[in-house]
Amino acid sequence: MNLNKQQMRILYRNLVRADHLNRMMYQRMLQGKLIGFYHPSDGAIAPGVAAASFLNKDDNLSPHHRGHGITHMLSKGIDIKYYLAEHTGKDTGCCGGRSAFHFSFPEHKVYMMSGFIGYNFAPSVGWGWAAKRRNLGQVVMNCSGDGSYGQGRAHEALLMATNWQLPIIFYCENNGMAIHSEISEMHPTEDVSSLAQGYGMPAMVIDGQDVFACAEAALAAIEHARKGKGPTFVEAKTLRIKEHDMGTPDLRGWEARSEEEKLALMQRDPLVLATTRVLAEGVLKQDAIDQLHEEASREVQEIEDFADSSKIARPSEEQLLAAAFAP
Ligand SMILES: Cc1ncc(C[n+]2csc(CCOP(=O)(O)OP(=O)(O)O)c2C)c(N)n1
Ligand SMILES: [Mg+2]
Repeated sequence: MNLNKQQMRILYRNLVRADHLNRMMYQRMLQGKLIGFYHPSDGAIAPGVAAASFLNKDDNLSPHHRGHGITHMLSKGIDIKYYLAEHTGKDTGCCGGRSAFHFSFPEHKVYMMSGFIGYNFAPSVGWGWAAKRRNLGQVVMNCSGDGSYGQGRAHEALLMATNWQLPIIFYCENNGMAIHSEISEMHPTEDVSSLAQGYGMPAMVIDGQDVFACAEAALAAIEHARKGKGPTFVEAKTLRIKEHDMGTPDLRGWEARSEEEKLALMQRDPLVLATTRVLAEGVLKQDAIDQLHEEASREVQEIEDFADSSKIARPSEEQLLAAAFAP
């Protein structure tokens, strides 16, 4: 599936925005202006941009926790200012400032982000089942890391999605690591997507640093699902340039990852690669690229102003209990 220039411009713009927003989140965490924690997405923004840029408002999206899903949400067209206000503990946040990282945007069919790795597999099967019953061509984009495929529920989801031919895209953002563990310790084959073979599900392995390759795969999988042809497994091989989460030492096993290694990884930053390509193929000129960066800086400023000028959330006990789920 070849992308047209308009699609490439959409992807490039979202990549620039994701890059600026990730830097803003890292900076705010250092300044003590975020509640909770932050898992930086440096080097890993291409898969999320590609997975979500061409979804419809009516499609379900469960974002990956890296970058706290901002990349995915902004690409789906969600206004991130309510997210940042949430993450800053303000009453204008999307969940009234009560959830921080554990947000939801039900009106955009982003129902939750959870600290529980693999949280999204079981609900995705339910959303997929509902979408199939409604028969309106909706799809479910289930994004998660390589580490989540160690969860038993991932396998149950792959099985049921194929048995019932549900419109789900299992979109694995494989950065080869889960906190300090390397994938070779956790997974018996080189490609996580080899799991799909056991369930008779089509699978693709793509360069997760190349936003355009990621989008071609995502679009093919989305089209397949919309036509009622069932689930697809997409594995984007990506990188983790920084630490797992801010404040945790950046180790591989018991060894610190070297600065030289990280500098080498930066050469494959998705924005660097995409910039080379859009210029070479005449998709964008340098002045248009500069303008996109200026717009993204302005967007970041506006979002921060909104969050910083909002009131601190002070929910009453009643409000807190009303939002809690007790089985
Ligand atoms: C059920 C569960 N087990 C363990 C953890 C601790 N934990 C948080 S992030 C993480 C690694 C996840 O790795 P991966 O899915 O590959 O995503 P990445 O962080 O590499 O992007 C783990 C083990 C958790 N949050 N939930
Ligand atoms: Mg990982």
